Amino acid sequence: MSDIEAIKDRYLEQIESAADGDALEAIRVAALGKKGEISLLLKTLGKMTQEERQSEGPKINGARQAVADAIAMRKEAIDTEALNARLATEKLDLTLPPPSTPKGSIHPVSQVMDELAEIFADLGFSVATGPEIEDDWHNFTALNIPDTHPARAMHDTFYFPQTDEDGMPKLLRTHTSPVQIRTMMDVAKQTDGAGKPIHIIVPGRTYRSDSDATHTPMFHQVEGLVIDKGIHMGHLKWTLETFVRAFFERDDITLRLRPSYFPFTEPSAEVDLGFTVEKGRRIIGGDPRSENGGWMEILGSGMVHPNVIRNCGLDPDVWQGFAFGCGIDRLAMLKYGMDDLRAFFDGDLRWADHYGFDALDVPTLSGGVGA
Ligand code: 2NM
Repeated sequence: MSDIEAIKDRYLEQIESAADGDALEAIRVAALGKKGEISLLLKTLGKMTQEERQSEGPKINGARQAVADAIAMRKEAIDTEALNARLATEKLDLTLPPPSTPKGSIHPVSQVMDELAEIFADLGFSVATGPEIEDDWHNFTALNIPDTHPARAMHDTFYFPQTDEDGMPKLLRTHTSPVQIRTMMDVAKQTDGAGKPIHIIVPGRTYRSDSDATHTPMFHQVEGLVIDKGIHMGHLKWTLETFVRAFFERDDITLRLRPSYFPFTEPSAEVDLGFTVEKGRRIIGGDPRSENGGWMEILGSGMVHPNVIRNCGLDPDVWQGFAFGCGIDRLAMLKYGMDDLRAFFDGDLRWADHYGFDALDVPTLSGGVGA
């Protein structure tokens, strides 16, 4: 037997008795590594004569291939043995509950914003947003609330200390109506004053200097605006009725429109929701005129004042519209049974866990609180 055959057999024997992957790797390095025994033999081929090479080459290469093949086979066998050993000893208890992963949740305000966006999308409305830092024109003057109007004092506005070039300070918007103003002005500009229909809802943060059990200095509003030709209060009432029935998921909800006053609408109406008391709890829906029924106010609304439409650069003789507004936080409390408004903004994770909603893996229509 030649040297090469002996070397090969020695390695094949070692491989056969290698107990684990480490032992096998040590053998591979010794035989086939950069300075391995067989690798060095391969290098001697270059210095041989043509004849020597023809007789030795196939032997050395054959040895290299045989050792490599044997290592691969043994490795597979070792892996299989290891797996079988694990399968024989390890047991998976498939009845165990999975370990819990900490999971965030959707804030009820974001959830309600999404619900609003979805319901109104079905009615042909899109979501509009705008800045929370506003100027006097968009927040007040364009809305038919002049300097001397008592509604200004009513709004408990947060003003910034600096004044603009016109001497007026910027402010934190007291409602989302400035976005409706911006939308109407944009439409007037785009169409050279000719106008076109508008159907938007505007959810977002609003600010008033007010703080008690039912008021937080920051709160969320949604307002809606429709501008089109021949719009009347019937459209307003149908839209709000359709909305509250979809939102509270009951077909037996009645609305009552009560005459009211807002500077930006004429006529104006407060909108009451019919409720009934069942087992000591208020349920939205049922017959509000029955013995255990009543009305609760949830919305303000009206036909957009011609002055507002004119202020935005549109002709009120051509374009009419209705608008409405209500508090999102209140809507959330009513629908999901929360009783303390302040807890909404405390950031207590136990509250968020309890009242929060599962996130879907899809982008939301409204953008949520953080938009
Ligand atoms: C309300 C109640 C009534 C309102 C009016 C407008 C605009 F810009 F079109 F004039 N936006 N929102 C409105 C009307 C808001 O909230 C209680």
